[in-house]
Amino acid sequence: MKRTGFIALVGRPNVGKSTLLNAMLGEKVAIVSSKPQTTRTRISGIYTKGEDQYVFLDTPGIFKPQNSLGDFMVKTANATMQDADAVVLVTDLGKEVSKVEEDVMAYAKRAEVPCILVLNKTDLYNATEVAEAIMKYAALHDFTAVIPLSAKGGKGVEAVLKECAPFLRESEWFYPEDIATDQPERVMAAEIIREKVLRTTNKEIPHGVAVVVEKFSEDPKTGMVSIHATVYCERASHKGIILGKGGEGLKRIGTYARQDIENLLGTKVYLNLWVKVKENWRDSAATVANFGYNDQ
Ligand SMILES: Nc1nc2c(ncn2[C@@H]2O[C@H](COP(=O)(O)OP(=O)(O)O)[C@@H](O)[C@H]2O)c(=O)[nH]1
Ligand SMILES: [Mg+2]
Repeated sequence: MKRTGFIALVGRPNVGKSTLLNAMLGEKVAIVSSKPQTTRTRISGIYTKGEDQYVFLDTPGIFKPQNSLGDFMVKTANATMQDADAVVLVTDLGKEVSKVEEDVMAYAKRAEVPCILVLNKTDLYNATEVAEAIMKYAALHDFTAVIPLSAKGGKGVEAVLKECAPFLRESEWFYPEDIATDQPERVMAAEIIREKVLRTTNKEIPHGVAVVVEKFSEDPKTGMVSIHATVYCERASHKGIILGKGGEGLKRIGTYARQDIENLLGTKVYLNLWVKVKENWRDSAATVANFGYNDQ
């Protein structure tokens, strides 16, 4: 009998939700960076084994929104929790318990949803600190499991799958068994480009960047994929930084992105990137939606 379940990955920005998802799937479906608020939309990561299909819902972190984009991200995280058969609360184990964790625990209690706690980044802390975090959280909520692990090294992530297994229900699967995400290829391509911008820039630039794929086409003869994309930023000065001296910065972004997209698609890729300025786009609900941050 086939079984399936929706499992929400929630927590504060930057605790390692997307890293954990990629590690469980053994495949990169969500972009990762050291900048908070990297994930902006809900991303399904699908893991199928034997009769079981796990649908993990990676979410933007939960935080206090400052603009229309932030509103959308926090709404997404909260709505995702409400669709889930089980919630995995991911934390950086060395950090204090914040309102975000308190809210998730309160929600799980009220809605009677099973909640599994992941204490991430064990590689950064010693055994005493891990033990203290376990005690601290165990006193606050009746978690169905508490799992210390290091998502970055991939250590201990199978334990999360094992603890989620009891919450799958008998049902037909929602996805074919050989796919790892429900994100269309052009969205994945845009996300990969955005990841390279995040990784090569600093300060306020990352938060103001959006990538829109204008054209995504495959040559039926050669199989080569041609992608035209625009990197939007909020200021002319940001544009200069992204472009870099003589366009070197954008060229580097393009090279890294192309390699990743070629791996993803398994074919040669021609990537054409532009940078444009769209001032204060994150404050405009219409532009935020236009850039793909909407419920569709
Ligand atoms: N040291 C360490 N860093 C981690 C671990 N897991 C994630 N990170 C890093 O934490 C940052 C945020 O990760 P990400 O998955 O994007 O977090 P998210 O915002 O919760 O999705 C990235 O720089 C990751 O490489 C871990 O187990 N150990
Ligand atoms: Mg993320």
